[in-house]
Amino acid sequence: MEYGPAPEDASAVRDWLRERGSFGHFIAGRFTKAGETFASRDPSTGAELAQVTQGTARDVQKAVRAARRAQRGWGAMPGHDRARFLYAIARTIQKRERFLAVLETLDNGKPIRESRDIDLPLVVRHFYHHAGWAELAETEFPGHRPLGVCGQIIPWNFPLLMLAWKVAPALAAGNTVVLKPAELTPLTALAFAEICAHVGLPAGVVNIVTGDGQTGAALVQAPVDKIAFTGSTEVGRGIARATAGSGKRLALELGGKSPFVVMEDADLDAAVEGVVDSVWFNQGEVCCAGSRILVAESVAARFETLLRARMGRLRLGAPLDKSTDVGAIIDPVQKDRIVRILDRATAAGAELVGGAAAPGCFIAPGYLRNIAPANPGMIEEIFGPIATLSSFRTPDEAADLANNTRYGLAASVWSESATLATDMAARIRAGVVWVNCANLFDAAAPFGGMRDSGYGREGGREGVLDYLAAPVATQRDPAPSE
Ligand code: TXE
Repeated sequence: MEYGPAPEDASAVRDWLRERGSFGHFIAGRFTKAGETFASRDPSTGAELAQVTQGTARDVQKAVRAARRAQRGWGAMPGHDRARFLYAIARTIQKRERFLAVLETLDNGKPIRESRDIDLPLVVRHFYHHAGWAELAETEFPGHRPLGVCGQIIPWNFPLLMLAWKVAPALAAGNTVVLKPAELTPLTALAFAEICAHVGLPAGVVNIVTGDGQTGAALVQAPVDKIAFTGSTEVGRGIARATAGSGKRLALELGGKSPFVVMEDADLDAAVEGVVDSVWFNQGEVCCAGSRILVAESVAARFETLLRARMGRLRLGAPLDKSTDVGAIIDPVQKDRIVRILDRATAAGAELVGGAAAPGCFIAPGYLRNIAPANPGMIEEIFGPIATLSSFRTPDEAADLANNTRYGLAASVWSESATLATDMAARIRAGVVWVNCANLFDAAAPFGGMRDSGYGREGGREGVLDYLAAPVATQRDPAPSE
């Protein structure tokens, strides 16, 4: 393993973990005593970081009751006052950015450069942005009301950012929340709970219950007004079935197999850099990763030469090392899953370039070439640092290939012609289409999928609306004489 500059200093985080040892839930403004616990581990070494409580159905109910009690006051509070809390949360996260970035990297395995320069600034921006919405919602959406109590279930690939995407708009709109972080990455959510207490957020507005899928299932069954879920398509489907007819609002952000379309006239160097940001970023554990690269046949050979050279310069290694580009896969189960898909893809005739599994939870960046449309590697979400590479002859064929998927989360199109790029963007069925960029997120821009990638929007105006109930149809005003 190659080491560059000194690794990020993790001593403050290790002291914090040691002082706490094992965590209970955060319910009604305070931490409960730890119950039956499980370990949260550093995926790059397998070392235990902390013990975290496995939430029971009873814990979930207690948290939902606390959220219900708090909602009346929080929902009735003037938006300006709610905004002050969201600003305070944003500011406190900003002050603790370094600490939280190191904690995130230890728990998740992502490179410190990414948690420090991408995840944390986006988290902070999300809370600032939604502080603004807390002030504006009353005038922008007259007559709308908060939904009430929201159950939120998040995955492990962007732990604190997914928390921000869920908690910030819910609170801005006057709801209270019970959030269940992923069992593999609960630690930044618990640090966030401390921040809520630190800024004096009223007890019960934010509740964090840790645990696995059973805890998540208990939250889905609990008397909440909305379930917001980000995770696998299979679990999302189960949640849709479990909530059908319950009156609970549902938002699902599920998997993807997003096309990355390089037109004949694209700036190829920029497009190759786009692949790095798109599918080799965060070890490819990105729901909107541009994992299906489609290149115009006339430039395909040149593109591949550039791609291969760039891939060879990526450094796989220790996540806390500031020069690492690709860190650890989240856990051995997920690593095996990726390796098994690659085995099936190569058995079905595809050729794997790079992509070697290394000891521990590491997989080198790679791509599958000579791959048929029906190859499993082309169809299934790999959720690792492996793209597929294929070519097309005409823009029509590019659009057909791009849409040849059950998913519809994101896409990116590369072309120097604005007309060609926007024409292609309009033909791709996906929630987000980036032009000459990839994986760009902004708190003001709604994000979400279609088809098997789910529904509901997070971010921007649409994201806030998803946490509000429309006004009850107003009855005609009585005539003045009545
Ligand atoms: O996800 P799960 P997993 C995809 C990706 C990955 C695959 C499996 O392809 O390889 O899913 O990952 C909670 N009721 N994505 O198994 O199980 C769980 O505790 C309620 C895409 O880790 O969906 C966690 O908090 N909740 C994705 C969350 O759901 C349940 C991000 C996600 O875990 C539950 C992650 C249940 N029955 C994986 N079962 C994206 N869209 O970004 C589990 N959970």
